[in-house]
Amino acid sequence: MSQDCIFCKIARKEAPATVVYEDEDVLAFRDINPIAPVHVLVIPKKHVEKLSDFDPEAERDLWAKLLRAVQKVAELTGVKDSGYRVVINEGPHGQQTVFHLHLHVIGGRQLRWTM
Ligand code: IU
Repeated sequence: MSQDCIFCKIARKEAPATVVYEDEDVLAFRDINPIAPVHVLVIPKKHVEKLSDFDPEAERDLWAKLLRAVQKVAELTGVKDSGYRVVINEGPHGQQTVFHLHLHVIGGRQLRWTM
């Protein structure tokens, strides 16, 4: 856990968030600035700065839990059947703004592919 990280604070319940799903290691909450009717962030509770700092082999269980949480969020928010997008922004060109690994789950409207 990082003292100053906003997502660590949300994970510790020291900062507000609308939680959609939670287990021991993973939290999913509504994005405060949604770009679609469904926009949920799935995070590991432990601090990982960015995807390139994450070792999927060493963290096999956590990676599985993150993906399982994405599926659960899709079910809980009603976008499982209509479809949705999962995004991880990485570094400056990826426009990462919060440096705690998070998976965006975006849906609830027709998405387009723009860069
Ligand atoms: P990014 O992938 O790092 O660019 O996205 C960070 C997201 O975190 C962005 O969509 C913000 O709206 C969102 N967010 C949030 O949901 N709650 C917060 O307290 C803060 C950012 I700061």
